[in-house]
Amino acid sequence: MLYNDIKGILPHFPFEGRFVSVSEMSSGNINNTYHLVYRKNGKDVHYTLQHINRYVFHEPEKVMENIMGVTEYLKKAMEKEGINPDRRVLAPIRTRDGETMHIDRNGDYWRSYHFIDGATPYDAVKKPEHFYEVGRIFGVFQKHLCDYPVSQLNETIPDFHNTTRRFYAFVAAVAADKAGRVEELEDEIEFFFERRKTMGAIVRMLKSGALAQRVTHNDTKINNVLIDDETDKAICVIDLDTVMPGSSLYDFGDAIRYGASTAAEDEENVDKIALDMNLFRMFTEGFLSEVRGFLPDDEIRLLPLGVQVITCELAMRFLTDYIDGDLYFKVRSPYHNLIRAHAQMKLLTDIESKLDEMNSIIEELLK
Ligand code: GN1
Ligand code: MG
Repeated sequence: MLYNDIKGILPHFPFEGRFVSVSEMSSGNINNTYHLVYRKNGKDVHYTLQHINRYVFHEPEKVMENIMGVTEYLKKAMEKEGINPDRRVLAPIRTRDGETMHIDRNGDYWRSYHFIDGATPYDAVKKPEHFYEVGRIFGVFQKHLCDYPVSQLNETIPDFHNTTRRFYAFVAAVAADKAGRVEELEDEIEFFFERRKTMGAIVRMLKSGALAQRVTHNDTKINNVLIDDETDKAICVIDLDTVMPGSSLYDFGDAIRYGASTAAEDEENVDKIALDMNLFRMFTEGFLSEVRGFLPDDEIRLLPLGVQVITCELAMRFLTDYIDGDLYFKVRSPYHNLIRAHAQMKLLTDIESKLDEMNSIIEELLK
């Protein structure tokens, strides 16, 4: 079945050898990702093939322009430091026509990367030291891109982390009630209205210039980092679709939201969900080990605000999509988005109660 979905696409890429197998990698909520195995001279060769979600990315060309620019830049930054960029930077494969994507008969977009084997994108923290590594590599990522010419970057999803606008979109969705689901959601809706002011805090500081705009990843879940199977070190940051001008607080916040939670992003039993402060500390140690040279201390002190705002933003995005009738995120059931929203709301409540604790860990690490 899977093979039938992609067989028409394969000839458009210069994959080497004989096709052996395809499997779907299921962790992403947006694009469909396939792992391809080919065999050449008795050896397996691996590739990644991705179908880009056009409901989410209206202009895939802009996404690829960013990715080509950023991967080239990262490669050079590593070479300058004497690091071999193989397995450390995503390597896109152009189509046989020399394009960055293949557009199929339906107008759908496909792209491919060299698959980095011997490394794993974990969906949850398997070993605490991995999370230190994830913090470290996102710090390196920001460091390597800190002089990237921001004007050359496209906004692949306009206002992606503009939480103020996200709130308006949420209110509009409630008003439209497209899927007839709003009636049951009084408490949930109230929850976000109560947090409206805090949600806009980062956007306001970016606007006023109190916070610097930086090139950021914007989707820093632990499964967007490859951990080397032998060394347990983070080697490569993947999923560069949302690399855009943003704030360091977004990348820090989203990574903690996802990786330092005691349960999955869509855990149904909310009693299992809390912020694990040991994991918070490990990530922060890794992140600060790389960013201290260029992020001012004042900005570092604001990082916990990122955890709060990004968790609130995503909880509200999940609820908005539930209200809209599940148009944006892939879902496993009609309640999946509501379950996700509830999980993120519970996590946020716990985060709010631990802000002081987060701040004191940061102060301690800044000494
Ligand atoms: C989406 O595709 P994936 O799973 O890496 C989403 C992120 C959310 C995340 C929640 C482009 O990321 O913003 O935080 O789901 N990506 C986009 O799991 O909307
Ligand atoms: Mg991803």
